[in-house]
Amino acid sequence: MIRKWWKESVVYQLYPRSFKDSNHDGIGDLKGIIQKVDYLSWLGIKAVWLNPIYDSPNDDMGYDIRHYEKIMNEFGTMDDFDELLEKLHQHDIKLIMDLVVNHSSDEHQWFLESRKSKDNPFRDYYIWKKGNNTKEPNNWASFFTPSAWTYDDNTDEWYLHLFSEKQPDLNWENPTLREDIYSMINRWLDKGVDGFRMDVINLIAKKVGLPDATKSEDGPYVFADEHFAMQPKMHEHLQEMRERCFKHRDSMCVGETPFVTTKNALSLVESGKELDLLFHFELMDIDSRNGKWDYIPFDIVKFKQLMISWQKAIPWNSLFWSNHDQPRAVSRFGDDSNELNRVQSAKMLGVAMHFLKGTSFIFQGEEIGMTNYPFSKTEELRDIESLQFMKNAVQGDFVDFAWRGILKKGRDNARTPMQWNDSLYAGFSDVLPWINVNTNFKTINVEQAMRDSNSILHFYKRLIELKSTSLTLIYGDFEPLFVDNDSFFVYKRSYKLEQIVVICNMTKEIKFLEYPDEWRSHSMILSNTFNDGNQFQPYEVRVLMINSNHA
Ligand code: TEU
Ligand code: CA
Repeated sequence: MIRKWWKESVVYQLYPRSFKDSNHDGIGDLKGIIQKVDYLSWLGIKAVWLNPIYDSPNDDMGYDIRHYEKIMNEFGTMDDFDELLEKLHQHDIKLIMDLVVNHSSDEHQWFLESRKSKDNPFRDYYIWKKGNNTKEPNNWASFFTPSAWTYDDNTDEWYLHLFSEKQPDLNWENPTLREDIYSMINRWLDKGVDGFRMDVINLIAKKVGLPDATKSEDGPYVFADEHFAMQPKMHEHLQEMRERCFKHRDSMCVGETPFVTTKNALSLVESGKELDLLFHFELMDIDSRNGKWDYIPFDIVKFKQLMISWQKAIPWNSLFWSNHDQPRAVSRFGDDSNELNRVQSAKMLGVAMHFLKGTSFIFQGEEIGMTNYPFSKTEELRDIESLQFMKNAVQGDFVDFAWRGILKKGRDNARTPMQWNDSLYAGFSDVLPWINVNTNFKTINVEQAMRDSNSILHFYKRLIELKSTSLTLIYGDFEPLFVDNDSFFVYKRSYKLEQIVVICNMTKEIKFLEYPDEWRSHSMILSNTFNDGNQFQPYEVRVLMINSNHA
Protein backbone atom coordinates (compact mmCIF):
# COMPACT_ATOMS: atom_id res chain seq x y z
CA MET A 1 0.00 0.00 0.00
CA ILE A 2 1.71 3.19 -1.20
CA ARG A 3 0.28 6.20 0.65
CA LYS A 4 -0.41 9.25 -1.54
CA TRP A 5 -2.00 12.57 -0.59
CA TRP A 6 -4.52 12.20 -3.42
CA LYS A 7 -5.65 8.87 -2.00
CA GLU A 8 -6.38 10.47 1.38
CA SER A 9 -7.97 13.68 0.11
CA VAL A 10 -11.61 14.31 -0.70
CA VAL A 11 -11.62 16.53 -3.79
CA TYR A 12 -14.18 19.32 -4.30
CA GLN A 13 -14.97 20.08 -7.92
CA LEU A 14 -15.54 23.81 -8.15
CA TYR A 15 -17.21 25.37 -11.21
CA PRO A 16 -15.83 28.93 -10.93
CA ARG A 17 -18.48 30.56 -13.16
CA SER A 18 -21.21 29.54 -10.71
CA PHE A 19 -19.49 29.46 -7.33
CA LYS A 20 -19.33 33.04 -6.02
CA ASP A 21 -19.41 36.45 -7.72
CA SER A 22 -17.34 39.09 -5.89
CA ASN A 23 -17.51 42.02 -8.35
CA HIS A 24 -21.23 42.35 -9.13
CA ASP A 25 -21.22 41.16 -12.76
CA GLY A 26 -23.29 38.02 -12.19
CA ILE A 27 -20.35 35.76 -13.02
CA GLY A 28 -18.38 33.78 -10.46
CA ASP A 29 -14.72 34.70 -10.09
CA LEU A 30 -11.45 33.89 -8.28
CA LYS A 31 -11.90 36.54 -5.60
CA GLY A 32 -15.29 34.98 -4.89
CA ILE A 33 -13.62 31.60 -4.39
CA ILE A 34 -11.03 33.22 -2.08
CA GLN A 35 -13.95 34.42 0.07
CA LYS A 36 -15.11 30.79 0.42
CA VAL A 37 -11.85 28.96 1.17
CA ASP A 38 -12.76 28.98 4.89
CA TYR A 39 -16.02 27.18 3.99
CA LEU A 40 -14.14 24.53 2.00
CA SER A 41 -11.69 24.11 4.88
CA TRP A 42 -14.57 23.79 7.37
CA LEU A 43 -16.14 21.11 5.13
CA GLY A 44 -12.90 19.11 5.40
CA ILE A 45 -11.94 19.36 1.73
CA LYS A 46 -8.27 18.61 1.05
CA ALA A 47 -8.15 19.36 -2.67
CA VAL A 48 -10.03 21.52 -5.13
CA TRP A 49 -10.41 20.81 -8.86
CA LEU A 50 -11.10 24.06 -10.69
CA ASN A 51 -12.85 23.89 -14.07
CA PRO A 52 -10.93 25.94 -16.67
CA ILE A 53 -10.09 29.49 -15.59
CA TYR A 54 -7.96 30.37 -18.64
CA ASP A 55 -8.63 33.09 -21.21
CA SER A 56 -11.48 31.82 -23.39
CA PRO A 57 -14.30 33.10 -25.63
CA ASN A 58 -16.50 30.69 -23.60
CA ASP A 59 -18.06 28.97 -26.59
CA ASP A 60 -17.93 25.88 -24.37
CA MET A 61 -17.67 27.57 -20.98
CA GLY A 62 -13.90 27.68 -20.85
CA TYR A 63 -13.21 24.35 -22.56
CA ASP A 64 -12.12 26.38 -25.58
CA ILE A 65 -8.86 27.93 -24.43
CA ARG A 66 -7.52 31.03 -26.19
CA HIS A 67 -4.45 31.41 -23.97
CA TYR A 68 -3.23 28.63 -21.63
CA GLU A 69 -1.37 31.01 -19.30
CA LYS A 70 -3.72 33.93 -18.95
CA ILE A 71 -6.69 34.07 -16.55
CA MET A 72 -10.14 34.55 -18.14
CA ASN A 73 -11.04 38.26 -17.80
CA GLU A 74 -14.37 37.52 -16.14
CA PHE A 75 -12.63 35.41 -13.49
CA GLY A 76 -9.95 37.96 -12.55
CA THR A 77 -6.17 38.25 -12.82
CA MET A 78 -3.07 36.12 -12.34
CA ASP A 79 -2.55 38.00 -9.05
CA ASP A 80 -5.99 36.76 -7.95
CA PHE A 81 -4.91 33.25 -8.94
CA ASP A 82 -1.68 33.52 -6.94
CA GLU A 83 -3.68 34.75 -3.92
CA LEU A 84 -6.15 31.88 -4.24
CA LEU A 85 -3.37 29.29 -4.57
CA GLU A 86 -1.60 30.68 -1.51
CA LYS A 87 -4.80 30.73 0.57
CA LEU A 88 -5.68 27.16 -0.42
CA HIS A 89 -2.19 25.96 0.50
CA GLN A 90 -2.35 27.87 3.81
CA HIS A 91 -5.49 25.82 4.55
CA ASP A 92 -3.67 22.59 3.54
CA ILE A 93 -5.84 22.32 0.41
CA LYS A 94 -4.24 21.20 -2.87
CA LEU A 95 -5.18 22.76 -6.21
CA ILE A 96 -5.93 20.63 -9.30
CA MET A 97 -6.30 22.60 -12.52
CA ASP A 98 -8.22 21.56 -15.65
CA LEU A 99 -5.92 20.73 -18.57
CA VAL A 100 -7.69 20.98 -21.95
CA VAL A 101 -5.14 19.95 -24.57
CA ASN A 102 -7.07 17.71 -26.92
CA HIS A 103 -8.19 20.96 -28.55
CA SER A 104 -7.81 24.70 -28.18
CA SER A 105 -10.06 27.63 -29.04
CA ASP A 106 -10.13 28.65 -32.71
CA GLU A 107 -9.13 32.07 -31.36
CA HIS A 108 -5.85 30.70 -29.95
CA GLN A 109 -2.80 32.33 -31.59
CA TRP A 110 -1.68 28.92 -32.79
CA PHE A 111 -4.88 28.39 -34.78
CA LEU A 112 -4.97 31.94 -36.09
CA GLU A 113 -1.50 31.24 -37.54
CA SER A 114 -2.31 27.67 -38.60
CA ARG A 115 -5.26 28.70 -40.75
CA LYS A 116 -3.29 31.45 -42.55
CA SER A 117 -1.60 29.15 -45.05
CA LYS A 118 -0.60 25.53 -45.69
CA ASP A 119 3.05 26.32 -45.15
CA ASN A 120 2.59 28.34 -41.96
CA PRO A 121 4.92 27.04 -39.18
CA PHE A 122 1.83 26.38 -37.03
CA ARG A 123 -0.14 24.58 -39.78
CA ASP A 124 0.56 21.17 -38.26
CA TYR A 125 -0.43 22.21 -34.75
CA TYR A 126 -3.91 21.19 -35.90
CA ILE A 127 -5.43 18.46 -38.08
CA TRP A 128 -6.12 19.66 -41.63
CA LYS A 129 -7.20 17.50 -44.52
CA LYS A 130 -8.39 17.91 -48.11
CA GLY A 131 -12.05 17.09 -48.56
CA ASN A 132 -13.65 14.39 -50.75
CA ASN A 133 -14.59 16.70 -53.61
CA THR A 134 -16.95 19.09 -51.78
CA LYS A 135 -17.49 16.70 -48.85
CA GLU A 136 -15.80 16.29 -45.46
CA PRO A 137 -12.59 14.19 -45.42
CA ASN A 138 -14.44 11.40 -43.57
CA ASN A 139 -17.77 10.57 -41.93
CA TRP A 140 -16.84 11.41 -38.35
CA ALA A 141 -19.53 12.97 -36.15
CA SER A 142 -18.72 15.54 -33.47
CA PHE A 143 -19.99 15.57 -29.87
CA PHE A 144 -21.61 18.92 -30.48
CA THR A 145 -22.12 19.44 -34.22
CA PRO A 146 -23.22 16.99 -36.94
CA SER A 147 -19.83 16.71 -38.65
CA ALA A 148 -16.44 16.81 -36.88
CA TRP A 149 -15.05 18.85 -39.83
CA THR A 150 -15.33 22.49 -40.81
CA TYR A 151 -14.26 23.78 -44.21
CA ASP A 152 -11.80 26.66 -44.36
CA ASP A 153 -11.97 28.19 -47.83
CA ASN A 154 -8.84 30.26 -47.29
CA THR A 155 -6.70 27.14 -47.77
CA ASP A 156 -9.36 24.85 -49.31
CA GLU A 157 -8.98 22.29 -46.52
CA TRP A 158 -11.06 21.06 -43.60
CA TYR A 159 -10.01 21.06 -39.93
CA LEU A 160 -11.01 18.45 -37.35
CA HIS A 161 -13.00 19.31 -34.21
CA LEU A 162 -14.42 16.50 -32.09
CA PHE A 163 -16.36 19.14 -30.22
CA SER A 164 -17.54 22.53 -31.47
CA GLU A 165 -16.14 24.19 -34.59
CA LYS A 166 -14.59 26.71 -32.21
CA GLN A 167 -12.60 23.85 -30.60
CA PRO A 168 -10.13 22.61 -33.26
CA ASP A 169 -8.31 19.43 -32.26
CA LEU A 170 -4.59 19.79 -31.62
CA ASN A 171 -2.27 17.52 -33.60
CA TRP A 172 -0.43 15.42 -31.03
CA GLU A 173 1.64 13.78 -33.76
CA ASN A 174 3.52 17.08 -33.94
CA PRO A 175 6.49 16.97 -31.50
CA THR A 176 6.81 20.77 -31.47
CA LEU A 177 3.19 21.07 -30.31
CA ARG A 178 3.82 18.49 -27.61
CA GLU A 179 6.89 20.38 -26.39
CA ASP A 180 4.84 23.58 -26.13
CA ILE A 181 2.21 21.72 -24.10
CA TYR A 182 4.77 20.19 -21.74
CA SER A 183 6.50 23.51 -21.06
CA MET A 184 3.10 25.11 -20.34
CA ILE A 185 2.26 22.31 -17.90
CA ASN A 186 5.64 22.68 -16.19
CA ARG A 187 5.19 26.42 -15.77
CA TRP A 188 1.87 25.84 -13.97
CA LEU A 189 3.45 23.11 -11.81
CA ASP A 190 6.39 25.40 -11.01
CA LYS A 191 3.84 27.96 -9.78
CA GLY A 192 2.76 25.38 -7.20
CA VAL A 193 -0.26 23.75 -8.84
CA ASP A 194 -0.66 20.25 -7.41
CA GLY A 195 -1.99 18.41 -10.45
CA PHE A 196 -4.41 18.33 -13.36
CA ARG A 197 -7.74 16.91 -14.41
CA MET A 198 -7.07 16.15 -18.05
CA ASP A 199 -9.97 16.83 -20.39
CA VAL A 200 -10.77 13.94 -22.81
CA ILE A 201 -7.09 13.07 -22.60
CA ASN A 202 -7.59 9.60 -24.12
CA LEU A 203 -8.77 11.17 -27.39
CA ILE A 204 -5.49 12.96 -28.21
CA ALA A 205 -4.24 10.28 -30.65
CA LYS A 206 -6.24 9.70 -33.83
CA LYS A 207 -5.82 6.71 -36.14
CA VAL A 208 -3.34 7.42 -38.93
CA GLY A 209 -5.12 8.31 -42.15
CA LEU A 210 -8.30 9.25 -40.26
CA PRO A 211 -10.36 6.46 -41.86
CA ASP A 212 -14.16 6.47 -41.96
CA ALA A 213 -15.99 5.18 -38.91
CA THR A 214 -17.29 1.69 -39.59
CA LYS A 215 -20.18 1.65 -37.08
CA SER A 216 -23.45 1.12 -38.87
CA GLU A 217 -25.22 4.07 -37.27
CA ASP A 218 -27.82 5.79 -39.40
CA GLY A 219 -27.29 9.36 -40.57
CA PRO A 220 -24.45 10.79 -42.66
CA TYR A 221 -22.09 11.23 -39.70
CA VAL A 222 -20.96 8.45 -37.34
CA PHE A 223 -19.20 8.53 -33.99
CA ALA A 224 -15.64 7.36 -34.65
CA ASP A 225 -14.48 6.54 -31.12
CA GLU A 226 -12.99 3.37 -32.67
CA HIS A 227 -10.49 5.69 -34.37
CA PHE A 228 -9.91 8.44 -31.81
CA ALA A 229 -10.31 6.88 -28.35
CA MET A 230 -7.63 4.81 -26.56
CA GLN A 231 -5.37 4.64 -29.64
CA PRO A 232 -1.89 3.08 -29.17
CA LYS A 233 -0.10 6.40 -29.72
CA MET A 234 -2.13 7.87 -26.82
CA HIS A 235 -0.11 5.71 -24.41
CA GLU A 236 3.15 6.99 -25.92
CA HIS A 237 2.07 10.60 -25.52
CA LEU A 238 0.89 10.08 -21.92
CA GLN A 239 4.15 8.35 -21.01
CA GLU A 240 6.16 11.17 -22.61
CA MET A 241 4.05 13.76 -20.74
CA ARG A 242 4.59 11.87 -17.47
CA GLU A 243 8.33 11.76 -18.08
CA ARG A 244 8.57 15.43 -19.06
CA CYS A 245 6.24 16.94 -16.48
CA PHE A 246 5.14 14.81 -13.54
CA LYS A 247 7.70 12.09 -12.87
CA HIS A 248 9.62 13.95 -10.17
CA ARG A 249 6.72 15.76 -8.60
CA ASP A 250 4.29 14.87 -5.82
CA SER A 251 1.39 15.73 -8.10
CA MET A 252 -1.86 14.05 -9.18
CA CYS A 253 -3.16 13.51 -12.70
CA VAL A 254 -6.74 12.36 -13.24
CA GLY A 255 -7.70 11.69 -16.83
CA GLU A 256 -11.23 12.27 -18.10
CA THR A 257 -11.43 9.24 -20.35
CA PRO A 258 -14.69 8.70 -22.22
CA PHE A 259 -15.14 5.24 -23.82
CA VAL A 260 -12.70 3.63 -21.37
CA THR A 261 -13.88 0.21 -20.14
CA THR A 262 -12.99 -2.18 -17.32
CA LYS A 263 -11.03 -4.10 -19.98
CA ASN A 264 -8.63 -1.30 -21.01
CA ALA A 265 -8.67 1.03 -17.97
CA LEU A 266 -5.75 -0.73 -16.30
CA SER A 267 -3.48 0.19 -19.24
CA LEU A 268 -3.88 3.85 -18.25
CA VAL A 269 -3.26 3.61 -14.50
CA GLU A 270 -1.41 0.40 -13.60
CA SER A 271 2.12 1.36 -14.52
CA GLY A 272 2.20 4.78 -12.87
CA LYS A 273 3.76 5.87 -16.16
CA GLU A 274 0.59 7.50 -17.51
CA LEU A 275 -2.25 8.58 -15.23
CA ASP A 276 -2.82 8.28 -11.48
CA LEU A 277 -6.61 8.22 -11.77
CA LEU A 278 -9.31 8.20 -14.42
CA PHE A 279 -12.95 9.17 -14.76
CA HIS A 280 -14.89 6.51 -16.66
CA PHE A 281 -18.35 7.26 -18.07
CA GLU A 282 -20.08 3.93 -17.56
CA LEU A 283 -22.11 5.17 -14.59
CA MET A 284 -22.85 8.38 -16.47
CA ASP A 285 -24.30 6.32 -19.33
CA ILE A 286 -26.31 3.94 -17.11
CA ASP A 287 -29.63 5.73 -17.76
CA SER A 288 -29.04 6.31 -21.49
CA ARG A 289 -30.53 4.02 -24.14
CA ASN A 290 -29.59 5.34 -27.61
CA GLY A 291 -27.37 8.20 -26.51
CA LYS A 292 -27.56 10.50 -23.52
CA TRP A 293 -30.82 12.21 -24.42
CA ASP A 294 -32.72 8.92 -24.67
CA TYR A 295 -33.27 8.71 -20.91
CA ILE A 296 -34.23 5.45 -19.17
CA PRO A 297 -34.80 5.01 -15.43
CA PHE A 298 -31.87 4.33 -13.08
CA ASP A 299 -31.46 0.58 -12.51
CA ILE A 300 -30.10 -0.39 -9.06
CA VAL A 301 -29.02 -3.89 -10.13
CA LYS A 302 -27.09 -2.49 -13.11
CA PHE A 303 -25.58 0.15 -10.81
CA LYS A 304 -24.36 -2.48 -8.34
CA GLN A 305 -22.89 -4.69 -11.08
CA LEU A 306 -21.11 -1.70 -12.59
CA MET A 307 -19.66 -0.37 -9.35
CA ILE A 308 -18.50 -3.83 -8.23
CA SER A 309 -16.85 -4.46 -11.62
CA TRP A 310 -14.98 -1.14 -11.43
CA GLN A 311 -13.89 -1.77 -7.83
CA LYS A 312 -12.31 -4.99 -9.12
CA ALA A 313 -11.03 -3.68 -12.47
CA ILE A 314 -8.49 -1.10 -11.24
CA PRO A 315 -6.64 -0.76 -7.93
CA TRP A 316 -7.77 2.83 -7.36
CA ASN A 317 -11.01 4.42 -8.59
CA SER A 318 -12.29 7.96 -8.87
CA LEU A 319 -15.65 8.16 -7.15
CA PHE A 320 -18.22 10.70 -8.33
CA TRP A 321 -21.97 10.97 -8.84
CA SER A 322 -21.88 14.09 -10.97
CA ASN A 323 -19.87 16.97 -12.36
CA HIS A 324 -20.40 20.06 -14.54
CA ASP A 325 -21.43 17.85 -17.49
CA GLN A 326 -24.02 15.80 -15.64
CA PRO A 327 -27.41 16.44 -14.02
CA ARG A 328 -27.65 16.77 -10.25
CA ALA A 329 -27.11 13.44 -8.46
CA VAL A 330 -30.04 13.63 -6.04
CA SER A 331 -32.46 14.32 -8.92
CA ARG A 332 -30.95 11.65 -11.16
CA PHE A 333 -30.06 8.77 -8.83
CA GLY A 334 -31.96 9.80 -5.65
CA ASP A 335 -35.38 11.34 -5.17
CA ASP A 336 -36.13 15.08 -5.12
CA SER A 337 -39.91 14.59 -5.16
CA ASN A 338 -40.28 15.72 -1.54
CA GLU A 339 -38.04 17.19 1.16
CA LEU A 340 -37.68 14.04 3.28
CA ASN A 341 -36.74 11.86 0.30
CA ARG A 342 -34.36 14.52 -1.04
CA VAL A 343 -32.49 14.75 2.26
CA GLN A 344 -32.46 11.01 2.93
CA SER A 345 -31.53 9.95 -0.60
CA ALA A 346 -28.77 12.59 -0.86
CA LYS A 347 -27.19 11.28 2.36
CA MET A 348 -27.55 7.65 1.24
CA LEU A 349 -26.01 8.38 -2.18
CA GLY A 350 -23.12 10.21 -0.51
CA VAL A 351 -22.20 7.17 1.55
CA ALA A 352 -22.92 4.62 -1.20
CA MET A 353 -20.40 6.29 -3.52
CA HIS A 354 -17.82 7.90 -1.30
CA PHE A 355 -17.15 4.99 1.06
CA LEU A 356 -16.07 2.83 -1.87
CA LYS A 357 -12.35 2.41 -2.53
CA GLY A 358 -10.98 5.38 -4.40
CA THR A 359 -10.60 9.13 -4.42
CA SER A 360 -13.91 10.93 -3.81
CA PHE A 361 -14.84 13.88 -6.01
CA ILE A 362 -17.69 15.99 -4.63
CA PHE A 363 -19.28 18.39 -7.12
CA GLN A 364 -20.17 21.85 -5.77
CA GLY A 365 -23.71 21.83 -4.36
CA GLU A 366 -23.78 18.05 -3.86
CA GLU A 367 -23.07 18.70 -0.17
CA ILE A 368 -26.39 20.58 0.21
CA GLY A 369 -28.40 18.34 -2.13
CA MET A 370 -28.86 20.85 -4.92
CA THR A 371 -31.35 19.61 -7.53
CA ASN A 372 -31.92 19.84 -11.28
CA TYR A 373 -33.41 23.09 -12.57
CA PRO A 374 -37.00 23.22 -13.93
CA PHE A 375 -36.04 24.65 -17.33
CA SER A 376 -39.08 25.66 -19.39
CA LYS A 377 -37.74 27.70 -22.29
CA THR A 378 -34.68 27.66 -24.56
CA GLU A 379 -33.73 31.18 -23.43
CA GLU A 380 -32.85 29.71 -20.02
CA LEU A 381 -30.26 27.37 -21.52
CA ARG A 382 -26.59 28.32 -21.70
CA ASP A 383 -24.78 25.12 -22.67
CA ILE A 384 -23.67 24.73 -26.28
CA GLU A 385 -24.48 21.00 -26.15
CA SER A 386 -28.13 21.59 -25.19
CA LEU A 387 -28.56 24.61 -27.47
CA GLN A 388 -27.21 22.67 -30.46
CA PHE A 389 -29.42 19.70 -29.55
CA MET A 390 -32.49 21.95 -29.33
CA LYS A 391 -31.60 23.47 -32.71
CA ASN A 392 -31.44 19.96 -34.23
CA ALA A 393 -34.74 19.12 -32.49
CA VAL A 394 -36.54 22.10 -33.99
CA GLN A 395 -35.19 21.24 -37.45
CA GLY A 396 -35.94 17.55 -36.97
CA ASP A 397 -39.31 18.10 -35.28
CA PHE A 398 -38.57 16.23 -32.05
CA VAL A 399 -38.77 19.14 -29.58
CA ASP A 400 -40.77 17.23 -26.93
CA PHE A 401 -38.15 14.47 -26.86
CA ALA A 402 -35.44 17.12 -26.65
CA TRP A 403 -37.04 18.91 -23.69
CA ARG A 404 -37.49 15.60 -21.85
CA GLY A 405 -33.81 14.86 -22.39
CA ILE A 406 -32.61 18.34 -21.43
CA LEU A 407 -34.64 18.40 -18.21
CA LYS A 408 -33.24 15.00 -17.23
CA LYS A 409 -29.67 15.15 -18.57
CA GLY A 410 -28.82 18.70 -19.67
CA ARG A 411 -25.48 20.01 -18.44
CA ASP A 412 -27.01 23.34 -17.33
CA ASN A 413 -28.67 21.45 -14.45
CA ALA A 414 -25.24 21.31 -12.78
CA ARG A 415 -24.24 24.87 -13.66
CA THR A 416 -26.84 26.98 -11.84
CA PRO A 417 -25.30 29.22 -9.15
CA MET A 418 -24.19 27.79 -5.81
CA GLN A 419 -26.92 28.50 -3.25
CA TRP A 420 -25.30 30.25 -0.25
CA ASN A 421 -28.34 31.79 1.46
CA ASP A 422 -31.94 32.87 0.94
CA SER A 423 -31.16 36.40 -0.21
CA LEU A 424 -31.82 37.48 -3.81
CA TYR A 425 -29.75 35.33 -6.20
CA ALA A 426 -28.99 32.97 -3.31
CA GLY A 427 -26.01 35.01 -2.11
CA PHE A 428 -24.10 33.99 -5.26
CA SER A 429 -24.30 37.53 -6.61
CA ASP A 430 -26.23 40.72 -6.02
CA VAL A 431 -27.00 41.18 -9.71
CA LEU A 432 -28.79 38.92 -12.20
CA PRO A 433 -26.48 35.91 -12.69
CA TRP A 434 -25.32 34.58 -16.08
CA ILE A 435 -27.73 31.65 -15.59
CA ASN A 436 -30.87 31.41 -13.45
CA VAL A 437 -30.62 30.47 -9.79
CA ASN A 438 -32.65 27.37 -8.94
CA THR A 439 -36.16 28.29 -7.76
CA ASN A 440 -35.66 26.30 -4.52
CA PHE A 441 -32.77 28.41 -3.21
CA LYS A 442 -34.78 29.81 -0.31
CA THR A 443 -34.95 26.38 1.34
CA ILE A 444 -31.85 24.74 -0.15
CA ASN A 445 -28.79 26.84 0.74
CA VAL A 446 -25.62 26.66 2.82
CA GLU A 447 -26.72 29.05 5.57
CA GLN A 448 -29.96 27.13 6.19
CA ALA A 449 -28.02 23.86 6.19
CA MET A 450 -25.45 25.25 8.64
CA ARG A 451 -28.27 25.99 11.11
CA ASP A 452 -29.77 22.49 10.76
CA SER A 453 -27.68 19.83 12.52
CA ASN A 454 -29.61 17.18 10.56
CA SER A 455 -28.81 18.73 7.18
CA ILE A 456 -27.10 17.03 4.24
CA LEU A 457 -24.27 19.52 4.77
CA HIS A 458 -23.46 18.41 8.32
CA PHE A 459 -23.81 14.80 7.21
CA TYR A 460 -21.33 15.41 4.36
CA LYS A 461 -18.93 17.11 6.75
CA ARG A 462 -18.92 13.94 8.88
CA LEU A 463 -18.73 11.75 5.75
CA ILE A 464 -15.72 13.70 4.48
CA GLU A 465 -14.02 13.50 7.88
CA LEU A 466 -14.44 9.72 7.97
CA LYS A 467 -13.28 9.30 4.36
CA SER A 468 -10.22 11.45 5.06
CA THR A 469 -9.13 9.82 8.33
CA SER A 470 -10.22 6.16 8.38
CA LEU A 471 -7.49 3.97 6.90
CA THR A 472 -10.17 1.30 6.45
CA LEU A 473 -12.33 3.59 4.30
CA ILE A 474 -9.26 4.85 2.44
CA TYR A 475 -7.08 1.77 1.93
CA GLY A 476 -9.32 -1.08 3.11
CA ASP A 477 -10.25 -4.00 0.86
CA PHE A 478 -13.64 -3.85 -0.82
CA GLU A 479 -16.03 -6.81 -0.60
CA PRO A 480 -19.54 -6.70 -2.08
CA LEU A 481 -22.28 -8.30 0.03
CA PHE A 482 -25.93 -9.28 -0.71
CA VAL A 483 -24.88 -8.99 -4.37
CA ASP A 484 -28.16 -10.37 -5.72
CA ASN A 485 -30.37 -8.08 -3.65
CA ASP A 486 -32.16 -5.64 -5.98
CA SER A 487 -32.86 -2.96 -3.35
CA PHE A 488 -29.83 -2.84 -1.09
CA PHE A 489 -26.26 -1.87 -1.99
CA VAL A 490 -24.15 -3.47 0.74
CA TYR A 491 -20.39 -3.75 0.98
CA LYS A 492 -17.62 -4.23 3.48
CA ARG A 493 -14.35 -2.36 3.78
CA SER A 494 -11.68 -4.16 5.81
CA TYR A 495 -8.20 -3.14 6.88
CA LYS A 496 -6.15 -5.15 9.37
CA LEU A 497 -8.60 -6.01 12.21
CA GLU A 498 -11.12 -3.29 11.37
CA GLN A 499 -14.27 -3.96 9.35
CA ILE A 500 -16.75 -1.32 8.24
CA VAL A 501 -20.04 -2.33 6.63
CA VAL A 502 -22.08 0.02 4.46
CA ILE A 503 -25.79 -0.76 4.02
CA CYS A 504 -27.86 1.37 1.59
CA ASN A 505 -31.56 0.98 0.91
CA MET A 506 -31.51 2.56 -2.55
CA THR A 507 -35.32 2.48 -2.91
CA LYS A 508 -38.20 4.71 -1.81
CA GLU A 509 -39.87 1.76 -0.04
CA ILE A 510 -39.47 0.26 3.42
CA LYS A 511 -37.27 -2.81 3.01
CA PHE A 512 -36.01 -5.58 5.28
CA LEU A 513 -32.51 -6.94 5.66
CA GLU A 514 -31.33 -9.44 8.28
CA TYR A 515 -27.88 -8.80 9.76
CA PRO A 516 -25.56 -11.82 9.58
CA ASP A 517 -24.56 -13.09 13.06
CA GLU A 518 -21.07 -11.63 12.80
CA TRP A 519 -22.58 -8.14 12.64
CA ARG A 520 -24.56 -8.59 15.85
CA SER A 521 -21.96 -6.68 17.82
CA HIS A 522 -21.32 -3.40 16.08
CA SER A 523 -21.30 0.35 16.59
CA MET A 524 -23.02 2.80 14.23
CA ILE A 525 -20.54 5.31 12.87
CA LEU A 526 -22.85 7.09 10.43
CA SER A 527 -26.52 6.86 9.53
CA ASN A 528 -29.40 8.98 8.25
CA THR A 529 -31.88 7.47 10.73
CA PHE A 530 -29.96 5.77 13.53
CA ASN A 531 -32.49 2.94 13.49
CA ASP A 532 -31.21 -0.55 14.05
CA GLY A 533 -32.87 -3.91 13.39
CA ASN A 534 -33.95 -5.41 10.09
CA GLN A 535 -36.42 -2.75 8.91
CA PHE A 536 -34.96 0.00 6.72
CA GLN A 537 -36.73 3.23 5.94
CA PRO A 538 -36.78 4.59 2.38
CA TYR A 539 -33.24 5.61 1.35
CA GLU A 540 -31.92 4.59 4.78
CA VAL A 541 -28.16 4.24 5.03
CA ARG A 542 -26.18 2.72 7.90
CA VAL A 543 -22.42 2.49 8.38
CA LEU A 544 -21.45 -0.11 10.97
CA MET A 545 -18.11 -0.69 12.64
CA ILE A 546 -18.09 -4.44 13.25
CA ASN A 547 -16.60 -5.28 16.63
CA SER A 548 -14.44 -8.11 15.37
CA ASN A 549 -13.20 -9.12 18.82
CA HIS A 550 -16.81 -10.08 19.68
CA ALA A 551 -17.31 -11.96 16.38
O1 TEU B 1 -16.33 16.50 -21.65
C1 TEU B 1 -16.06 15.43 -22.52
C2 TEU B 1 -17.29 14.72 -22.85
O2 TEU B 1 -17.28 13.63 -23.35
C3 TEU B 1 -18.55 15.43 -22.54
O3 TEU B 1 -18.73 16.36 -23.57
C4 TEU B 1 -19.72 14.49 -22.48
O4 TEU B 1 -19.69 13.59 -23.54
C5 TEU B 1 -20.95 15.27 -22.56
O5 TEU B 1 -20.75 16.45 -21.83
C6 TEU B 1 -22.07 14.45 -21.98
O6 TEU B 1 -23.19 15.27 -21.87
C7 TEU B 1 -15.23 17.38 -21.49
C8 TEU B 1 -15.66 18.50 -20.57
O7 TEU B 1 -15.97 17.96 -19.29
C9 TEU B 1 -16.86 19.16 -21.19
O8 TEU B 1 -17.38 20.16 -20.32
C10 TEU B 1 -16.44 19.77 -22.51
O9 TEU B 1 -17.59 20.27 -23.16
C11 TEU B 1 -15.77 18.74 -23.43
O10 TEU B 1 -14.85 17.89 -22.76
C12 TEU B 1 -14.98 19.44 -24.51
O11 TEU B 1 -13.87 20.05 -23.90
CA1 CA C 1 -17.77 38.25 -11.00
